[in-house]
Amino acid sequence: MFKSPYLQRVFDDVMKKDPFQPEFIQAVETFFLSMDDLIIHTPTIEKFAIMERLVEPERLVKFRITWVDDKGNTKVNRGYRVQFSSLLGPYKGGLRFHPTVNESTMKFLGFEQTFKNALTGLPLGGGKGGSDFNPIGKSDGEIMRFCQNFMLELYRHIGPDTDVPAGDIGVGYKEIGYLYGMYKKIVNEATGVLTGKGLTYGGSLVRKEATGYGLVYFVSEMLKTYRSERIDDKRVIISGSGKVGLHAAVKAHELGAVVVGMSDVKGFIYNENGLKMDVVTELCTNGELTIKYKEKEDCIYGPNPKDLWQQPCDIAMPCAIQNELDLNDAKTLVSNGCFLVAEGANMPCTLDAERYFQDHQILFAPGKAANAGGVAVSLFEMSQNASHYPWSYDDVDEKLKGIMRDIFLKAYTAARKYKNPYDLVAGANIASFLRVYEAMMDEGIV
Ligand code: 2IT
Repeated sequence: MFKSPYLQRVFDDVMKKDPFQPEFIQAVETFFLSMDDLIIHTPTIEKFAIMERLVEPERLVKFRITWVDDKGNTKVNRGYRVQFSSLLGPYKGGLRFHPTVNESTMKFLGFEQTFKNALTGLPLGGGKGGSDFNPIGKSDGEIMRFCQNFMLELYRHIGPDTDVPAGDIGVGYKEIGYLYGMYKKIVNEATGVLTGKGLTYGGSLVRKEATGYGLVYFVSEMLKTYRSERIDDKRVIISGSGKVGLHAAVKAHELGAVVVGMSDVKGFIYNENGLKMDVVTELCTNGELTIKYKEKEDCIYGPNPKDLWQQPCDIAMPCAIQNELDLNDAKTLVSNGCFLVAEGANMPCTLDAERYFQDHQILFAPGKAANAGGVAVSLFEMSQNASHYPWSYDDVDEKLKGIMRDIFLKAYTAARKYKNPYDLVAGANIASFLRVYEAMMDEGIV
């Protein structure tokens, strides 16, 4: 499958060692496919076992969380922290509470995060963590007790210069607050070790909006560069109504796009004239967007969230979860006139869907570039915590815009140099790899 026998050998070894980690194998495969030509021409990569080192996390902690539910029953969940790479700075990446959390999803997310963080140009290593605990349907008391017990183990592995977790699916303001409250109680230090905190106790303005806003800033750069266009009047569909999807919708709308469709776990909504964004914002915060929206406003509704991809649009932004958009969805989107796809989630498109888009000249933004705004603003939160001085909204938003422009330029420049100007997948993979590779060579064999 790979031209480079070395790359093939490393890939075969990953499959042999971890045959039951399909998401991790998929992330490595996509990454390696971009790396083939570069590796053939750079023998030092094999000599110093660079790829073998990159596919092996520096540390993987797996632990038990026990907690008591509201009825007095004892519950057991699995917790993880994958400290993937500290080459560029402290391990950095979110915590996900979702039933699909296991070693494979954790490792794929940690691998992606390492290169995403490298692409920001900021001093950030890569990590990820979480639990198979599902916060949906749990009471506040249950969520608090779970978070406290999760932190009773996690605290010993993290620190402001060691490993700085944040939120992800299932972990928002509420969970971060409970986690941070317990961390401070244990270590007796207010160093701000988690990012995505509330504004009253060290959080940063624009952090909760950052991934979604950053995604739209990235798409605007693509439209300007490839089509000399703006996002105005483009019909956009966005899956997932969490932090990323909602704020992508809000920013796209603010910049003049027409958000025609959205989805959540209970279905999708679509209106060719545009969804009412004030109603979307109000209902998203309650976590039941589609069901409540269809009761209030004129729209098409379907109970299967995946049917969102059957609806006509110009731009699609998958912002829910890995592998939510497959080859059939890609074919339908393209036949319905969609010309740009930008990943707000991590690896939401399957590998064959991604290839289909690229083979059909659809502009495609990979998640590790397009959704990096969240972690970039996390670094800004760390800076504010370290200096004990908060920044203004405009300061953070301007810096976020600058970072997204910069990430686009890095991916675009590498794409032009190593593949073709449209291949942002290769561009993002190669640009981030080169930064990590240089640090690896400088830091020696450790
Ligand atoms: O996937 C991601 O980039 C995140 N969940 C955010 C990571 C962070 O540390 O802010």
